[in-house]
Amino acid sequence: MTEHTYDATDIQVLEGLEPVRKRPGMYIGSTGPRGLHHLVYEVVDNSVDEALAGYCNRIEVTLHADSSVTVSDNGRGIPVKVMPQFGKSALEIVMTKLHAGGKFGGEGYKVSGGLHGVGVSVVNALSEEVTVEVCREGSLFRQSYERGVPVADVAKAGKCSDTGTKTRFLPDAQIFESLDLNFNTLVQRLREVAFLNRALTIVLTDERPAAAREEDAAAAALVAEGNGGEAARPERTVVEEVQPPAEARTVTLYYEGGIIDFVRHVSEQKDPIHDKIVYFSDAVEDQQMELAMQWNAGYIDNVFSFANNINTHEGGAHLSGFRAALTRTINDYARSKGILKEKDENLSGEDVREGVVAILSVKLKEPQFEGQTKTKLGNSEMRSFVEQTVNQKLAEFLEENPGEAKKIVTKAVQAAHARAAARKARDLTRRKSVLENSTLPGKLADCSMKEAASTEMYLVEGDSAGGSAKQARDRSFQAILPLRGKIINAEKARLNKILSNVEIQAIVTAMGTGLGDEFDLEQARYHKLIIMTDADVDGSHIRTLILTFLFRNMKELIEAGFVYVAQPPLYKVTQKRNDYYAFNDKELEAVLDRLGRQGISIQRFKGLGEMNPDQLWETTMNPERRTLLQVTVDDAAIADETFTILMGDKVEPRREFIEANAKYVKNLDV
Ligand code: 0RA
Repeated sequence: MTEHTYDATDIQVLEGLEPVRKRPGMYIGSTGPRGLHHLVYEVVDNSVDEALAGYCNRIEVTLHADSSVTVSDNGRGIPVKVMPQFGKSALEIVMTKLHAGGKFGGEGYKVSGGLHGVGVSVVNALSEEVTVEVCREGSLFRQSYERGVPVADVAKAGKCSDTGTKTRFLPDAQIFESLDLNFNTLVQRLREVAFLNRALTIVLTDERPAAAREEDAAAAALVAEGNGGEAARPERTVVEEVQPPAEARTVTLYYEGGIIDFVRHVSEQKDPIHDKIVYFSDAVEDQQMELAMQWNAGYIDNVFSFANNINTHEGGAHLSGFRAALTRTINDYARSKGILKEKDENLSGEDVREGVVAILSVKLKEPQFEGQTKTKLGNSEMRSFVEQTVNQKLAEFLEENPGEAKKIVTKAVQAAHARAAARKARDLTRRKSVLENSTLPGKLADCSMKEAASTEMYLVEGDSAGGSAKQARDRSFQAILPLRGKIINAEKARLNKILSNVEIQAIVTAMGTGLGDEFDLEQARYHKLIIMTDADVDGSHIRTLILTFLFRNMKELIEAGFVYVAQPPLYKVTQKRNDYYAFNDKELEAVLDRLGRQGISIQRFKGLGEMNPDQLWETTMNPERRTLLQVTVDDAAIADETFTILMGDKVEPRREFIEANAKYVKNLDV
């Protein structure tokens, strides 16, 4: 990793703290327990960033009896020099300006935890009192604040050895519903951070008297009640009388094995079927990844993914790369060893993940967090990086550890058999009612499964692409509706006219929901409606026409998150009989860089028709590998206006919109 000299002048500043106290929820989610814990994570994350940058290996967190919290680290110390453009110490700027911090300058930190990264100034704004002490260059610097306002300038307060930052803050009782931090909640989160950062030691100490500890309060209350013999809620003083004298409790979190220890921790209560934990890591430039896995006798999969120490609950690019590689590599291995015969179907993703405990941790320079809870990694370059690494290194592991490999593959084969039996049983009890009361369009190639929640319908432009899609699909859960004629422009026609359009009729009857006032989401025959058109101008026009119609007449379908856009790849890169796909030019470059540009061939797809069914399946329709874009209507008013621009008569704004269209769809991996 390259060195960057980082000093007071690098810190960028955006705004003051008033908005934070006015609307705390906007910055920390809530003023309840979650928001309160968030304050601690925010301060700790800054120290973890310093550890990620390689300058800090110890963080101490102390919960004091007065409800204040101290977080200290042995990093370089927050810079204290006066910033010429403000005439103030960098420390004061970091503490009092929203979004001031190294992370926002672009350079500086190599990697940075992005989720909690609202800045320590938010903690300052929401605290009754804060004191920060910085040890740098042999001197101790100190500044205190009250509700975000400095009490005095940063001042030297003596000498010190080593370097580091110590922040003590008292959450503001005027803001938070309660100041009770839950020790166990903090241990859990800090343990996770320690697992994910092998070299880091985190010490959590609770100095609060036992009665003030949230998780003990209920038990204490019971004791008090029993003693007093009264039903009334006991006063805290009463509780304290019956408690033994308080003793500080301390937990030290340090895991030499990193995520291997993490897997062992999660697997502890399960029943592992092999001894050696699968582990490997890889790093190129700004991307790092680590993976540890172990299979157990259970049936659920416990795959946890992290990006810069943030738990990516909603998954994202790294997770889809991992899943694709896991499925592919285990299938390849099973075939090469004759465990799967030619006539056997491939093992599915679910099959190979049955009973696995896996921790996938990636670190990258500019993480993009998306999704409902901002816990989905959007950086698409992470997908091919993780996929290629896992393909290669897992294959090596299996070859080198035949004993483990056999147990893992056998487990997946058993899972596949069990699943096939279950599906047969389910198909016998298919849902008939909706099918019977309306005639489905003749050109619809329906799927065999009837549970709407697990099925999907592809709208495909043209008969030839429709034909490929029919061959490519998994007919158990994927239906294909080819659209032949022109789709009416829903912006410019009345409903009765729209409804006389054959293509529109086909979409509506196939979906089963009806439309307009009669729309009924419950009747949806599929929970995914996937628009799959060519990646050219005509394709995007047709897609826009379909979206316009849906937006105007079946908006609830979009709001429910049922509408998607398929993403066919633009390029195929082949090297040594391995195919890699790229969805845009940037990804193509990334793939070429990784493969080394030796002995490769590149194919550019001009349309869906150019792909054979296998390729179409592998890249665009296989849930294990594809990337779907989920259509969202973030702000219905803006979207409505946009559609008017799009489908009205002005040509110029329309082109701009089509170019910027990607804004209205968000990345989604399935
Ligand atoms: C910016 C630059 C430098 C250190 C830090 C921030 C820093 C911030 C925090 C927050 C908690 N602990 C921290 N430790 C360090 C580096 C300054 C230099 O060049 O020495």
